[in-house]
Amino acid sequence: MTEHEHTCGHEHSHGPTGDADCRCSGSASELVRFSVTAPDDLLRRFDEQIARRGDVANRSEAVRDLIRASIAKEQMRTPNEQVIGSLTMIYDHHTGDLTRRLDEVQHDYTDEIVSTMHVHLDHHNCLEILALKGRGKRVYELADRLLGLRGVKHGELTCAATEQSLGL
Ligand code: NI
Repeated sequence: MTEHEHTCGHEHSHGPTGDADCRCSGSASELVRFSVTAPDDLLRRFDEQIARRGDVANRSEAVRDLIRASIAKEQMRTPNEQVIGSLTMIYDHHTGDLTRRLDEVQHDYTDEIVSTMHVHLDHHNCLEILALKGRGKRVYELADRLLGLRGVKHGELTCAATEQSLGL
């Protein structure tokens, strides 16, 4: 990211390397710079999406929004309840030993995985959908382990319900 913002409105100082280690001080949460690498086509499409949001749009703000949304979603977890949901993944099965690793993780959660569907999308890509049911803690842990594997391009856990919400 190339933007350099001081939106906190507090005093800030630059270290010996200048802007690279800029830290704002005096606010409850300091702004910290970090760099991210991404494929250029992915970044171009992200920038196009940001541009549609009007004049407050910039890459840093958009990334902050994504981080907040991710944390908000995390807070909706109910580790101690029985949950029902699905996990969707898209991955390139040619990526290293990804298929073996996906398999190994899934074999640790045979009580939670009710059913799986695997679709060979094209020469490279696979779509895999897991129906899940079990204690939240275990279901989230399984999702984190699978989605954390290198080569999983898209992944999303959707918890449709808890057993409590359905009155089961
Ligand atoms: Ni496949």
